Amino acid sequence: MSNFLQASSNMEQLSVQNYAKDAIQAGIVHLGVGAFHRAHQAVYIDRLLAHDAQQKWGIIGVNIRPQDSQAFARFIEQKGEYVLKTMAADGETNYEHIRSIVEQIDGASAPEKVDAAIADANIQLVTSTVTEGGYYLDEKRRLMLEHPAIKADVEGARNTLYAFLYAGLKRRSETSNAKITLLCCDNLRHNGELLKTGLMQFLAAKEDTKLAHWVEENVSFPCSMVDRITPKPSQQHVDDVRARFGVDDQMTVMGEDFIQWVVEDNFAGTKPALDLVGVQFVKDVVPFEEAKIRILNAGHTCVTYQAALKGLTYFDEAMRDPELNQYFSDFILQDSIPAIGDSVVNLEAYFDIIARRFSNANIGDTVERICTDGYAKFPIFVFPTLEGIYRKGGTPNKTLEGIASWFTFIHLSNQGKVSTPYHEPNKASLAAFSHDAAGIHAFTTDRYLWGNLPTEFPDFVAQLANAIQTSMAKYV
Ligand code: CS2
Repeated sequence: MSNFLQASSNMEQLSVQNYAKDAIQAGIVHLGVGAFHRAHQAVYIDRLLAHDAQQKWGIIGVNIRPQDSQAFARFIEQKGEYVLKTMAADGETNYEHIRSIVEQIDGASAPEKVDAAIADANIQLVTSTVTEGGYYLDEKRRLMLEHPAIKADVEGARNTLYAFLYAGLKRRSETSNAKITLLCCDNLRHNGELLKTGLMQFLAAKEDTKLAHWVEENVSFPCSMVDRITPKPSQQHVDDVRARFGVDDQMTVMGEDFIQWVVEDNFAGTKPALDLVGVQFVKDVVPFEEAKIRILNAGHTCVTYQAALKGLTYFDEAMRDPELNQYFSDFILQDSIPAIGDSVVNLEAYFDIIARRFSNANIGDTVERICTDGYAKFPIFVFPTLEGIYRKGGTPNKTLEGIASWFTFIHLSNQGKVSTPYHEPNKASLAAFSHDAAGIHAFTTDRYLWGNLPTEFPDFVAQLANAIQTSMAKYV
């Protein structure tokens, strides 16, 4: 890709970090090279590589999903390079040429190459972004051993990240035997702990106590909080990059100007000096994770279905809708922040920043993207606030309103009466949520979504059912 980028006459608009790619060694294997990784971690690493003493931190980008192999072949053709466009709320726009993914492996077709990479002693970190659902843990953090993908992986297939970690770590333990850090970069609470518990259960299912012991001794699983709003890549953006730089970049990504990465300082092997490029290393990530998940993500989740029901297309439009703007602020100030309680994060100031980010009209973040995958998001993002307010003896009215709007959305979406497409990988789990007493009961008592709350706080069931009636009356 460097070739055709160099041919462009607009090169002065494209910034590039000052390092020779040939001099870079790989120090990180990353599983799941989606848009978020390309707009976030790969960008931090790209900046890090410009520091002379940090040139051992190139990324080996690995695809693990057969359905992505074709797109990944394109990424390999581009030698892992692409243009990142960032846009601020005031319109300031930047284009950067990102080159940090120095090697690319399609693990779906060549898994043994991934094993060799993970086993290599130069690799100090395995990072992952495989989405919230990619860890296959239920509400009690039990690995879903009955899930066909996990079942097959225990028998030797390669569907999930566990199969790749298993094979790679096994080889590492038998060859280089070097310590390593597995750094989860997905948007889950306590993401490092979740990755560890998922992997240990996988090893138990494989009955590999030897490797389990090795992992206990040689691997660390720091938690991390990752943040950058990265809209789904659009054709319009691909066209913009082509018009501007004369390249057909199919891997280009676009995001907001804001970026944040907070990482627990717990590295089994060498630690990259990411603090040089703005990463915060902290002893305890939990307060940062909680603030982000309960204010940013839950804010998105509780507003987005209402935005869809109102026929809005872009999320910033929701922020300009007076009713939704008020709702968002009430939800955060009445439910989210009180449920968090004391925090080292200045939550009111954090909320202001998020409100500004949500209003960024230049990134074109869609309601459709944020509506995606609701079934996996509610328990992670919204449940803690719900539970927190009930435990404090209150009623989380605004949270209930947000949840109810999701129910209404599901109902109208099934009838083809909302224009926002609903991408829901767990569609089967929604089948019982019909619009009648039985369906509402199934929804308000769903264990995956609400855990023990319905039995611990029986008022919740009736209060959510009421909120659903109100929401249905408003939108249906
Ligand atoms: C969004 C996130 O999809 C969602 O629910 O809240 O993708 C959000 O944009 C990112 O977490 C921002 O870092």
